[in-house]
Amino acid sequence: MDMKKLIAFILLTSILIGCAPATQPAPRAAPLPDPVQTADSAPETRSASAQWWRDAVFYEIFVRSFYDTNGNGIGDFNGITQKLDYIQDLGVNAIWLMPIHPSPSYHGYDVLNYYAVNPEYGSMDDFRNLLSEAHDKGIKIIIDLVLNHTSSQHPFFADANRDRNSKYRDWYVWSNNPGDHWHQGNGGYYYGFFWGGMPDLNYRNPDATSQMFEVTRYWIEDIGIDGFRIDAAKHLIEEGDKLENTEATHEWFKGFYTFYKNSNQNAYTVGEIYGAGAFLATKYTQQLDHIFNFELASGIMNSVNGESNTGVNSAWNFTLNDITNGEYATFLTNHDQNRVMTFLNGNEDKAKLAAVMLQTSPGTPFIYYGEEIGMQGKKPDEDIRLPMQWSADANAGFTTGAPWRAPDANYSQVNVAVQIEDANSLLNLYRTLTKLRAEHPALRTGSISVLETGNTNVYAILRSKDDEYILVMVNLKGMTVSDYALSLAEKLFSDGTLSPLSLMDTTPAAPLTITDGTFTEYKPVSELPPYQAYIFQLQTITNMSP
Ligand SMILES: [Ca+2]
Ligand SMILES: [Ca+2]
Repeated sequence: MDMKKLIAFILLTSILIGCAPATQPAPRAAPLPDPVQTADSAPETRSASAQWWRDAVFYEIFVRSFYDTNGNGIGDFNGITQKLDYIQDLGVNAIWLMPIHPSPSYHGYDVLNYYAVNPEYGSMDDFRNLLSEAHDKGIKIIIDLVLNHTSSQHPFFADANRDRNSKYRDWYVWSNNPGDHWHQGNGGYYYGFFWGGMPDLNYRNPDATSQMFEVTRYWIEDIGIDGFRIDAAKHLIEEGDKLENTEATHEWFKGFYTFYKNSNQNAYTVGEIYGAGAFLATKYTQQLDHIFNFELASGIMNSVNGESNTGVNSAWNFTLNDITNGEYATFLTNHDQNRVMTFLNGNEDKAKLAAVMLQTSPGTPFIYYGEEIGMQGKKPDEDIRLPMQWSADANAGFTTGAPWRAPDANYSQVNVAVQIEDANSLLNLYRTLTKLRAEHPALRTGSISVLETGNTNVYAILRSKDDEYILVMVNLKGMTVSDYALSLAEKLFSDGTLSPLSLMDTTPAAPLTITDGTFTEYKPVSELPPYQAYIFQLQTITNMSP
């Protein structure tokens, strides 16, 4: 599965770079989404609104590696409960837990029982306590829901495979013939897209569908979670040779959407549609609340790594062609990809730029645990899911026992305790950025215009909502840049002069003159230092003349 994904990632990445136009794509503005609430609502009011996820910053946690409270070397629910203050201080108000169900694997993506929690992580009471404590802090929790397949050891499959007349036989997909993705079972071959240990469920069978709907209802209504991240969503139902994003899959998700919204209108789903072009995402509207924007993730990462705006600008071009309202989830890398800091060859300046670009973008941002302190990790998968580096204590402060897998050797330098004390740390930048995002609706749900910068080393966007305009400008290059100038294609403003106020520090900037509703050849700062990022609020100058 992962090698396939890696190859797909490389291909997608190559395509994005290969397709990048020689000149920057024309800036496009996204129309404003319907306001859910007024811009000046208090955060408490926002989190209670219907679409709470539009204002969320998510944190993706691999429970096994986050924090161990009973010394068995395995992270647990109580560990997350103990670290909720840290999570809240990070500016996060929603958590995605990777699979929490009993499973024969360390990662949990092959489920044995959808109605229980993994005893290695704690009891259901521990989970309920985590959920309750998180909710008390205004933090939502969604869990991974693995719909496409069960474990081959799940009782349904065990029964289906034991007996051709089992009532569960047709809950899985069978053939008399071998082939790619087909695995030898009793009396036939069963379909398992990822591998033989993960037999695909047969969602053409209404009983299988009803069963998984009941799982959904159970977690939303009986346990009270806030939604799901849907694993491998595009693989649900195959149609002949077409294995992904089939019409039958879309039809199934329409029924799923109606079902879970009926359970709780505020429940949120985000789908893993790996490698999807943005055009595919539009087809999941009214099927899932969001899908992950893989294009933007690779666009940001390639632009920061390659010190050129072509990757990210191309990703915006793709995205804004098809989704203009910011209804998608954003991220840099996730649990299936090499970690950000490793991708960037340990360059902390670049990691900071990536954080700025993610947290100032439209969409709902997801931070993969440890990304905020620059944890390193490259495949195999276990090594991109290593124990969280809390301190320089033994085993990174993750456990007092023997960790299920040793933390990265750099933990004595790279850890939460060190970075909390360092005002210039990556962690404190993340905190600053999430705070800015919480304070400025334009950064969360404002429209975006990608600016012409006259220099591929410089990335610049304008975010706007109601009367607020925020200019984000990044020097991607490790050298000073002075030959650049910003131009906006659309007419967004009233004519006059605007004064840029830095939201990051006290950097002064040149006033911006608006003519015919727009601007050209604007240089807020004459020289951009290496790897420097700016976030300016453009303020109207009043009472200019005495
Ligand atoms: Ca434990
Ligand atoms: Ca399937």
